[in-house]
Amino acid sequence: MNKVLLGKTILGIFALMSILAGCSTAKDVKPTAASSKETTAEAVSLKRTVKPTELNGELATLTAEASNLEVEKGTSLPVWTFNNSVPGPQIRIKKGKTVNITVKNQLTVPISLHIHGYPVPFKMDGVPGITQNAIAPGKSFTYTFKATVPGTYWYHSHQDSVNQVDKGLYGSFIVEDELVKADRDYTLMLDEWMSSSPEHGHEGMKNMNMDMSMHGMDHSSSETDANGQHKQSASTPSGHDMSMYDLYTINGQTINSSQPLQVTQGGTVRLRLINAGYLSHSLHLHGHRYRIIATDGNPASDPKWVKDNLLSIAPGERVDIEFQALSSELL
Ligand SMILES: [Cu+2]
Repeated sequence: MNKVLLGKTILGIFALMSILAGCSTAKDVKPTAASSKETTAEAVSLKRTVKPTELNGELATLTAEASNLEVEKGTSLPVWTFNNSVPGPQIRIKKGKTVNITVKNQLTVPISLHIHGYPVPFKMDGVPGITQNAIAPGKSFTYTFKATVPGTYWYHSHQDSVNQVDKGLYGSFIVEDELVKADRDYTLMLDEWMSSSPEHGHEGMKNMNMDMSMHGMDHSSSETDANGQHKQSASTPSGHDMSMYDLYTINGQTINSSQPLQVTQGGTVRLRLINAGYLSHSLHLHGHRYRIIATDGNPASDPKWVKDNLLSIAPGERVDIEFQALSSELL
């Protein structure tokens, strides 16, 4: 990113964003007609996704529906959403309050809702065939439990999850804590997608690869790293072909369309990083030292400040970091 930006009191933290785009450049993506993101006939007359919102967990409604996600200008993907956004709305609640999340299913397939890593009563765990029957099309189900543990979590469908999470049925679940007094508290959900779909054929994909490679820049080490990991996990038991992923997003946007996170100079910033994808993503922060204050919702004991470290986040993992916005160093 070579945007000139920001006044005296605002810093950009583009560096994080650019890593994801960077790690796509080393991939040799071959055109294909098939995509796991396809939503079959539904894809024809879909709406477009809106921006993620925030819901009070005491009384939240998530409606699962099909839509299109414009990950960057000119590139839309058929997706499944909660409340017409990918990620779905952030659900926030204070510790000790009772969560009520009603999930309405407006898709043509059954779904469920599982809060990843969160302690809930057995019947509220959202695992179809074990804790409940999946929520049939047209039906709804209310998940209710007490928010006993603070931290950064995420929710996703647990029905056919290899495909349903891949298509976008996920969002963040935050139970507020007092780990750090942050002036800014941002949640970044990481994911990867396949650009090849019926809507944009080989031509669109070629352009995409060119655009992405322009942002490769100085992340050769992370590319090697990420690429190595991609190769290791070329497919899942369900036949998911990992090598097809060629778009990397934070909160549903690629580097080409993401907006800077605005912070106050000298202010304390908390980033909640959640990997909702199937690949590990490596990030770093330019010019700032940071410390990991929590992993997978658990507070870190005596976190150390680090600088210029690559932060690798595996699928499903959450890492909360804290830093003070002092450097004006940008990419
Ligand atoms: Cu999970």
